[in-house]
Amino acid sequence: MADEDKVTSSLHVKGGIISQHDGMGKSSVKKFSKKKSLTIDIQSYNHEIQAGSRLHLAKAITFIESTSSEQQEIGQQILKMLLPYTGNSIRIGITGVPGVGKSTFIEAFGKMLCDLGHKVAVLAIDPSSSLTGGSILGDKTRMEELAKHPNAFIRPSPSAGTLGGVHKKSRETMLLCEAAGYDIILVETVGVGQSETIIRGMVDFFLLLALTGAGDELQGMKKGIMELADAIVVNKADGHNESLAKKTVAEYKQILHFLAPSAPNWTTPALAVSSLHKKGLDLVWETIKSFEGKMTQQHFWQNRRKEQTVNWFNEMIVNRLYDDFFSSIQRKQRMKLLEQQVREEKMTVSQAIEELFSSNSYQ
Ligand SMILES: Nc1nc2c(ncn2[C@@H]2O[C@H](COP(=O)(O)OP(=O)(O)OP(=O)(O)O)[C@@H](O)[C@H]2O)c(=O)[nH]1
Ligand SMILES: [Mg+2]
Repeated sequence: MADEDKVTSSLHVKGGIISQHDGMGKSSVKKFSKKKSLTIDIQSYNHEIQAGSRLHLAKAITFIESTSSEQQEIGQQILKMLLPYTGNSIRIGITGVPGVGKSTFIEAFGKMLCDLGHKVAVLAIDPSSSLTGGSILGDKTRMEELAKHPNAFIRPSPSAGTLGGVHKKSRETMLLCEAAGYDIILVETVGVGQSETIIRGMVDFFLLLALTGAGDELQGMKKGIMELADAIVVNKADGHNESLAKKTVAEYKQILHFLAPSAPNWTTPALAVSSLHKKGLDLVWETIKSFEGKMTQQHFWQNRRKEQTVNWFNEMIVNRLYDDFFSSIQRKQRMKLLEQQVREEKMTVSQAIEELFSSNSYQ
């Protein structure tokens, strides 16, 4: 691939760049060996990802997503070196019920942005693959046109089964994409369960895609989700649906009027688009740019990011405690026994907890 050729030749040209940013000179670069045959040169990843190698970016994401602690460590080393080059993107989260048109929207919107000269990375999050019935494979097909664009990078991440796991990897994947020069990150998530709150905690702009007929849809939509959204975009505004979409937009505007805005000095807009016919997408981009301008001016943008990182840190502490706690087989067995005792009412829940935590295997 052209990518690889380009990157190999830039290896020596860019040597030493990193040392001034994180204090890790060439001499301190660690090399990791995997089963003797694989040696990973972390610094070459650093150079090549920054030089735009999709291959290295994809490999680095695979390290981050790996369940092997050795590979994860490699991923973390790569990310650590690239950290000074992250943060220069607009992170956009896109949610909506299954079938609303998220993938179609991302394909059309992403392509428009790529044509404008932006570098767009798409991350598909699937918090529960059982609920979406393997939509990721379908998404790949549906985004074929965007995938071919030289400015686009599409990464569907498999569900790790736990919300925490998906959360952690997606954030880190996002940072890697930023270091690779992607200035717009689009994150797709199916609007079910907790996914909206997770995405809200990761992105700068949260876009809720909706279908026509707000009245019906609102019956099943939580008010909280609408309050999280920075914009509501009614999709499929084409053909006989177009006038209905306009009516729906007006209904959403009315409803939004009574809800708390997602950010200070922001009126959450409702817009109509047709992802299929690529109509109204420029207005969505204008809205996002206007949001960025206003929020940056009042420092909300920067502060929200900082807050998101701190929240992420706190969540990671909880995840780590959880993983560490259950990493002991004896403790797991003990828990099962105690569970039985609780079920049979031989112990109170508090007593069982006390017993579990006072066991000497817990440090
Ligand atoms: N008429 C019309 N159809 C659309 C539009 N956008 C998407 N669709 C159709 O709606 C269906 C679902 O679109 P997807 O993009 O797969 O929806 P999704 O929200 O990504 O679905 P999941 O990933 O399964 O949750 C497809 O058949 C699309 O062709 C649109 O703007 N107009
Ligand atoms: Mg989809």
